[in-house]
Amino acid sequence: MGRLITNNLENSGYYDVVKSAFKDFNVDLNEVEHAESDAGLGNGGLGRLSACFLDYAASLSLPLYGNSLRYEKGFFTQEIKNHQQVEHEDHWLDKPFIWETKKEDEALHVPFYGFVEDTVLKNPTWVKAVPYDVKVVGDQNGVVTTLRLWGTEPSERQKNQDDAYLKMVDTIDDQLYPDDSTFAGKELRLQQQYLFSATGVMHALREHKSLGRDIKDLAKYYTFQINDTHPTLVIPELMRLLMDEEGLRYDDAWKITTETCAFTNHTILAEALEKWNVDFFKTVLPRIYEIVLEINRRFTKALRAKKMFSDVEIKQMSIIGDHQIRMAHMCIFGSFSVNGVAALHTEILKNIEMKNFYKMYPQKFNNKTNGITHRRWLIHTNHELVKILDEKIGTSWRQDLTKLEAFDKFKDDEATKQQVLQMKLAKKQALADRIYQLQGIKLDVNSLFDIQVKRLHEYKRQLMNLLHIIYVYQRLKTDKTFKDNYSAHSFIFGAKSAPSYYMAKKIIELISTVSEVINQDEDTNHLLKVVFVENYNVTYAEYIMPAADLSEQISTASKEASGTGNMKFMMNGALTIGTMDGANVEIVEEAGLENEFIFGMSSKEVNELYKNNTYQPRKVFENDPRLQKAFEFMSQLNTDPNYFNDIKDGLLNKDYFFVLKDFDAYVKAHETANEAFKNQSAWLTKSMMNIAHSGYFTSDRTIENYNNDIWHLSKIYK
Ligand code: 8GP
Repeated sequence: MGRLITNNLENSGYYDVVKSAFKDFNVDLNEVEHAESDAGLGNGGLGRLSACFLDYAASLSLPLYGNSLRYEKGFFTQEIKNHQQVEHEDHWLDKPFIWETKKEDEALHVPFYGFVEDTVLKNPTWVKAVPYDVKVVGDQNGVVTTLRLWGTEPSERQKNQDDAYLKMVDTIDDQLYPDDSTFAGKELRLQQQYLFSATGVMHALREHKSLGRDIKDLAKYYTFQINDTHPTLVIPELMRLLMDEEGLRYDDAWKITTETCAFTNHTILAEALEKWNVDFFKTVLPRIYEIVLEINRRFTKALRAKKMFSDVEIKQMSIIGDHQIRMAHMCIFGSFSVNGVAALHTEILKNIEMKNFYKMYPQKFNNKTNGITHRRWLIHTNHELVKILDEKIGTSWRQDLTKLEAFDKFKDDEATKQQVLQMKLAKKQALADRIYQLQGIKLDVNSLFDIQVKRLHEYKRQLMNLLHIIYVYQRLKTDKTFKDNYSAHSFIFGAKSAPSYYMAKKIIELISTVSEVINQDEDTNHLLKVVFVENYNVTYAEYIMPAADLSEQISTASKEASGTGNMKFMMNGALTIGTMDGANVEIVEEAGLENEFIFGMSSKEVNELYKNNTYQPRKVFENDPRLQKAFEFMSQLNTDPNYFNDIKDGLLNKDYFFVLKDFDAYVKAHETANEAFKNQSAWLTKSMMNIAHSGYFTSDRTIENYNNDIWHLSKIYK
């Protein structure tokens, strides 16, 4: 979520009043902002997307609520020590979090463990879940919506409250799992997932019934939008409550469940797909397990009846297989809608990753391209640009972002370009000041700010970015013509690695080590700087997004489901250097290919190369002296020349994400960008085209799409 104070004040319409009132008391509102912690309740794009959706829900008065855990420790804070990532616990609640209200009287009791006798769960361990409602203020409409965070406490229903029990209760909401895009089947995580799924469903049922409505009408009033597979247990939990508590028959319960649940997939990475070990699942959630067994029995029966699939295919599609429970499969079977988060991603789901499911249920699949809230990522973070836009095209774009298109007609107007340039320089200065203050590195605001901020993952290819920087540095040192031709660049990285992700941590260490060497070289200093910003988070992003000239979106095509940072950069006038992956494809469609720097293999080529298995990275390396020199450079960074060998060997022997394969195309794209930056006026035109055509990427549009196609219309037509 980041911080809420400014966002809530701005949305309420009282920002200026409050600011001047504070000023009367000689208090700077910006200082007050620092009294609030960043609420780090998620890992990366997936969680931040939900935060953007909540802003819309409040601003457009939509009855949409978030449901999660009240983690006592949020996403870890990152320190870079001897170039390595060190993680520190994030005690974010130590600072007062004024937006939450504890709702003691709405507490619920959630059953874990126990055993089942005649479909009845016996002797469970009860955990009390207490909701804390967090206020999210809508855009000048008098509406406040809620993010409901559940904290855990010992339950009065639990007789035996020994130390082990108290520890369990304490641990469930203790901290956020810091893994992004990988799955580790830990017991605690299953407990967490069940807790926030069960409470969400229980709460909705209680509300539904308290309003005197018939339980059979649940689907008319509610949709549970399952945000990736973490809340999959909503499906069997709803079945449990409908059958065990409400006394419905299986078929009736299933009808209600499948008309109430909808699923969003956020990744195709195999290592991220959640699969729980059967034995362990059965122990933690015995009654739920029984229900999953029955769901699976009926699913495989339906598959066989369809006579479309071979036995092998049915095995692959099954919800339980290889002694594991496959959560994505349960979501597809148990939901009336399955969506991807960008057009390309949805096509990959339909035609490759979930091909057979699509064959079985073509009507369920649909696309909902992600979006970002322009209220936070433009209006709040870039007052300079807001002023220009208001002056040129009026203020109605604030409510309807598609109206930004009107800015298009200023793209050749030199006076407007000068204003956009001044805006960019101001935002670059603000970021440069922050970096200087925090890390003592000075940046030249006239240099090209080239920025890659996102989780550290091999598929996102921060390493390719770094290899290119090393190459540039080496050429600056040896090639005078190249040097004379080079526009000064500041390369900025920000990334957190999952604490247990060895390779990602090694790459952080490499980036940080290389940046120190390069920044100290007075020969090249005026042309090349590299910064790894420490502890990248939402507040940092608010400085970074408006300050970029070039946005690095260079994932291996097909791997990045959508990306949302790409949209934030675009909306603030950055050009994209990127692959045809995720929402980059739609960015290009909106802003025009001539206004971005697109390179590299397509997703089709990537998938073909995986299939025919002919890629030999070592060959690419042997034929490219630039790569060889970069590797030599890496050997000189440490007294032990083999220190970064894991990275080098990974590239030479496997290079699963085609870093070496795309390197040449990437260098060429950078050469084009370098030339383009010299023509400031033409660059500003491109920048303005990006701003003018970013309207599609507001989350207002995304949520309208969810609302019309999934939550609302589908119900009316049912
Ligand atoms: C992320 C995608 O990687 C990113 O492309 C997309 O923009 C974002 O979701 C919002 O849709 N996905 C995940 O973080 C993800 O799937 N994480 C869970 C598997 C752990």
